[in-house]
Amino acid sequence: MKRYLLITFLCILSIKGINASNKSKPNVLLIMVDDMNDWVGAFGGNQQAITPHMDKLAAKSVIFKNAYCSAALCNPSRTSMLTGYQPATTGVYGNSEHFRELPGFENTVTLPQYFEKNGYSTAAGGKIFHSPRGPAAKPRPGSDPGSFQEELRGGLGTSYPDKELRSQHGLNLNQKGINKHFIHSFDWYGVDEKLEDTHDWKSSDYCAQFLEKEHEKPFFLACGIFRPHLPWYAPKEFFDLYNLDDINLPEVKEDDLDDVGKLGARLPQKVLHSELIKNDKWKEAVRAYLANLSFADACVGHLMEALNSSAYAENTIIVLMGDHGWHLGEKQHWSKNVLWERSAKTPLLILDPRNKKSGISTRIVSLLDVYPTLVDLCELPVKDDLEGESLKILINNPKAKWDKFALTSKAKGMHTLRNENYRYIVYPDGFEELYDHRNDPNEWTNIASEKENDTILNMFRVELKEKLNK
Ligand SMILES: [Ca+2]
Ligand SMILES: [Ca+2]
Repeated sequence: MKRYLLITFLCILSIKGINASNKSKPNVLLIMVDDMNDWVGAFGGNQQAITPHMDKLAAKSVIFKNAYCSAALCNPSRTSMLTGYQPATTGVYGNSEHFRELPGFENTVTLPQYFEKNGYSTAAGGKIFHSPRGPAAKPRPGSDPGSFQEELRGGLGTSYPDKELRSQHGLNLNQKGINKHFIHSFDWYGVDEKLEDTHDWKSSDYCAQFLEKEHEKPFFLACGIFRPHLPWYAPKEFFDLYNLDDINLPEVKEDDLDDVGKLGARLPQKVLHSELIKNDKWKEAVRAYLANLSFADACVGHLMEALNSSAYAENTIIVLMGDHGWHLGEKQHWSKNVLWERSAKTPLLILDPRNKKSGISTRIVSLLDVYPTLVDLCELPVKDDLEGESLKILINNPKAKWDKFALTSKAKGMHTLRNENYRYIVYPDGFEELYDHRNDPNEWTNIASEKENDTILNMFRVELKEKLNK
C-alpha cells in the first residue's frame, strides 16, 4: 500500500511537472485558411457567411479587422509571414520562387524553426508553406522540409468529383483574357464525400490528434486548411446551407476601372466576370465560395473542439488567419493578386488565454507582424532582423495608439500601402491611386490626381521608400 501511495505521489508530481513546464512557456496553435477573405461572420465582410466556429473563437479573441498580407498570392504571402521578411527583401513575389534558393536566404530561420531553436517541438498538418514548383506542379503541403519536425503531407481540400460532374457551370474558360489556371480550377460542386473523409478534415484531425497526446515540451502546432481555395469542391451539406435565390452579390460600380491606369486595368479577370454574368452564374459562384468557407469553418471547429477538451486549452495561444483576400466580382475581378483592398485584406485573430483579452482592433496591421508577435508573447529572445512589429500592445488594448502602415507588394515597383484613412497604390509606370476609406470603402474613386491630395501622396511616397529601403 505504501508503495502504491508513493507511486501515485510520484505520478502526480511528474504530471504537475509537465504542467508547470508547459505553463512557463505557452504553446502556439497557428491556423491558416487558404484564400479566405473577410467574409467570415465575425469580420463582417458578408452578412450571409455561415462560420459559427470561427465566430465563436473570434468572440474570445482580439480580432484585427484591418489586417493585410505582404503579397496577395499564396507563396509570397506565406514566405513573408513565415520568414518575417517582406517580399522586397527576399525577392519572392510569385509562386515559382523558393526563398532558400535565393542568395542570402539559404539559412533563413523560419517561424517554426525559431520556436524549435528555443525549446519547442513543432508539427504541422496541411498546407502551411506553399509548394513553389511552378503552375504545372501538383499542389502539395509542406514545401520547406525541415521547417517542422513532424508534418502530415496529405492531400488538399476534398476529392474531385467524377469527370462528368465537373464544369457543370457551362462557362467557357478557355478563351483569351481568362487566366489559363482557371480552366481546371474555376469550378464548384457539392461532392458526395463524408466530411471526415476530406483532406482538409484530415489535416485538422492530424492536429487534433496531436493535441490529445501528452507533450513534454511546449509546442508550436500549425494547421493549414486549403479551402476556400479553388476548385470549390466541398461536401454537399455545405452548399445546402445557402439558398441560391437569396444570395447577395458584392456591390460593383460599372465604370470602376476607368480611373485605375493602364496597368491596373489590365489585372482584373474582366473576361471571366462577363462570362459569369452572361451565363447567370455570379450567384452560384458566390454561393460556392461561401459553401467552401463554411466547410473550412467546420474543419477549424473540429480542431477547436480538440483543443478545448485537451490539457492545453488554458495555455495555448491561437492565431487564425487567411493568407490574402479574394475578389468575387468587385472591380470586375475574380481571385487575388491585385493591389486593392479586397485582395490585400484577410482575417487575423489572436487569442492569448493567459490574459483573457478580447475585442476588435481596427488598427492597420500586417501578417508580417505575426512572427515578432509570437516571439514576443512567448518571451523568446528578440529576433532583430524581423521586419514586422509585435502586436502585443494591441492585444492588451485593441484601441492603443498605433500609426503603422501595411505594405502589400505584387512585383518590383508595384506596391500598395494602407493607413487608417487611405490606400495608396503605385505601378511600375509611376501611375498612382489613392482612396479615402472614410467615405469610399469600396475604393471606387481614385483621388490621386486631385491637387489638394499632394501632401498625402508625398507622405505615402516617403513611407514606401523607407519601407523598401529597410
Ligand atoms: Ca492563398
Ligand atoms: Ca474607380
